[in-house]
Amino acid sequence: MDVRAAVAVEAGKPLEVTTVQLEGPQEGEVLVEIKATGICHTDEFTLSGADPEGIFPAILGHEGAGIVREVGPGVKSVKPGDHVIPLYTPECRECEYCLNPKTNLCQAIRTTQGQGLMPNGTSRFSVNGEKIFHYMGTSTFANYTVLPEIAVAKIHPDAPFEKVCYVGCGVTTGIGAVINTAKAEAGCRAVVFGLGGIGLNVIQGLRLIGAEMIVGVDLNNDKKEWGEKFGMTHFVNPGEVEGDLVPYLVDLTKGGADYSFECIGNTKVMRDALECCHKGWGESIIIGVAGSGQEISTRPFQLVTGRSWRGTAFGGARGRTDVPKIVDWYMNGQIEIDPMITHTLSLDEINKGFDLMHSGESIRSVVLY
Ligand code: NAD
Ligand code: AHE
Ligand code: ZN
Repeated sequence: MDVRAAVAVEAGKPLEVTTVQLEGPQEGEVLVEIKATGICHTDEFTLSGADPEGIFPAILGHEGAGIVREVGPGVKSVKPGDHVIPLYTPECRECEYCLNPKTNLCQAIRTTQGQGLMPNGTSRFSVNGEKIFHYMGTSTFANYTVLPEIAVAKIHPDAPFEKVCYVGCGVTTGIGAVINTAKAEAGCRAVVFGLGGIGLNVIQGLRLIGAEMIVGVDLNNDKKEWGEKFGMTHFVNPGEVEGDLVPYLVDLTKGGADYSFECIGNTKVMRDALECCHKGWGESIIIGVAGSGQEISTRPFQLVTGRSWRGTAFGGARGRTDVPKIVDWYMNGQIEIDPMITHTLSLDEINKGFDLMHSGESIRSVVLY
């Protein structure tokens, strides 16, 4: 079938909105009509050429919501008409990883996903017979996409697509990092580096669990008001701190953070995030994704003296199980999404969403099909 898609033709070039061809679902797969998709910094990361797994031409996008339109043979858990969120971290419930409660990183289809292919090793997208690669197993920058059954979460049928698409990455990643990965407890003191689409959700997760102190760190002073909306108690602009940032944050948190979260993808900031943690027990969670070839460093003494460095993908969430619950939290008013969606665009305007991200004007831009 013909579908409308924004194609990443080459690293560093704007997306090209065009008509491409999509083959129907095969065994264990579903065809989903994407109704809305957010634009995450990770899409920009891959488009920029910094992603070691980036391949072109590809259809990016991994923060979508839509409706199942057709299912392939053997599909049991969803049917046409179901409302779903595509999962870049699937949940097969059978692999060694799914059976281990310590991780959410289902590996059932990870190899082909990283190669931009469906699990049988082929692509369903093409233009004039030329292959176009899938992206993160989701490719939500197309108004129809094909997904493995294990990579869709069935959600509340009344949930608004243009809002809950954000649960497909940003909301779940931020809140999940606090609840699933850090398992942060009420009364803790936390520092959040980067108050964008992910960091603000970390802040709302910390508010949810009853953190005592939530320090937000961002170079953009406009983010002070944004952080405060979701529960931030203190704002620090590193550019305005006299002297070194780490001792300043250790002092502010009365000895160091119980938890810190890096939500930027900057390896220098990752070091500061670790080193501002409390001696003896502070944990730093890396969420930001850093470019090809970049490495983190610190003095091993930082770890010897009880700080831990950890990381999280998709907030430690098991998609088919946890995503419907997070959508319900939104429907019940337990978490906020609407104010963070600052811009709604048509597919033709998708490159404007990347411009708004670069200029720091948007928190989340959503493309509505
Ligand atoms: P964003 O662009 O919306 O936000 C980044 C924020 O960081 C901005 O407010 C910016 O002003 C601030 N910033 C930039 N450099 C800074 C610095 N040196 N010091 C302090 N603040 C600085 O991005 P986002 O969508 O929130 O994504 C954040 C990161 O998280 C990206 O690297 C993205 O790829 C990654 N990510 C990871 C996961 C995961 O599962 N691990 C999921 C989603 C996003
Ligand atoms: N492909 C990159 C890594 C990108 C990355 O870390 N992606 C996160 C999700 S970011 C969502 O916005 C993730 O889920 N990682 C786990 C995984 O298996 O990809 C690289 O460096 O190669
Ligand atoms: Zn994302």
